[in-house]
Amino acid sequence: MSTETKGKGTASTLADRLYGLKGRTLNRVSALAYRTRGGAPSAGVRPVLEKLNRDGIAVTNVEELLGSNNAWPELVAFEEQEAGKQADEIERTRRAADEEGPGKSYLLTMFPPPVNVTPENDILVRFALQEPLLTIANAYYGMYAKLRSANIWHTFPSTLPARDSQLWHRDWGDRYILKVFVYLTEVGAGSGPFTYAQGTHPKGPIQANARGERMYGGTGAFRVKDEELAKIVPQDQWVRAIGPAGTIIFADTRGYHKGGESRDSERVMYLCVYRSPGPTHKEEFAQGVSVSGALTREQRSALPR
Ligand SMILES: O=C(O)CCC(=O)C(=O)O
Repeated sequence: MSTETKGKGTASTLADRLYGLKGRTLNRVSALAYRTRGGAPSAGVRPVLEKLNRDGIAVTNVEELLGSNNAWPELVAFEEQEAGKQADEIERTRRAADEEGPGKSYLLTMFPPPVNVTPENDILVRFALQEPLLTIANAYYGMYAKLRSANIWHTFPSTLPARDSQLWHRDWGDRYILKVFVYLTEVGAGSGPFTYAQGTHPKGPIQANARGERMYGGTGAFRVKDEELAKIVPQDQWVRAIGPAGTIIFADTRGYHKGGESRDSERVMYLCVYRSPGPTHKEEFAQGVSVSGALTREQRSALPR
């Protein structure tokens, strides 16, 4: 259930309240446990964490953050193998990128939710459980965060005007929403880089909302054009995350962001989302996520229930 789902009438309002209360209680318990035994984040992750707390976005890379012994080669090999298996679907989506209408015709989600985690694809989860990533997620939330989803996106060039997530928006549904994007291909200005308005995250100074318009003739989600966003965040505070394969972006997407406006080359990107432990979101995993190999207590607690 999402916190954005509003019930009608007294019964569902009460159910919503009880649901919210359960979520807040779980978060308080988790925050207390984190304060008691979480420890200080290591020196290696502190610069990223400080930037994320201050700006709502921090850009780093695999080598800098994860060191030499990390799950990156396995993730790359997995994506290549899957791209081979899904070659027909990739080609079909590539050709359909310019189809108009609701929905992101320019985007292929390689593993449509709910994702059934198996020993064959559990690198999707294990990548997100790597200690530096999890340390940053827990410290940002100030509690033991849970993994909400993990996936790989292929974004294809399109010639249509910017639409959906290609336009500025805030995500909703929790106090913070921490997403990690990892480029699997080089991403330049023409491949739809993830872009963020610094300081618009809930910990930041800019809480105003820019004037938006509903897409698709008033039936779609609110989206904001560049000229409107510039009225609340000067353009020199927009971070356009351009970089080689292996670039890692941490962003609290409660702040204004956009991306995927690919015009001349494809973008392949791993992403994972951490959330607070309260039951405030629809899971994007099928029930019962388990992964291969020994896990620490922190890693076990990040697995979705
Ligand atoms: O594709 C992108 O870079 C934008 C992603 C986005 O808007 C989101 O994950 O909320």
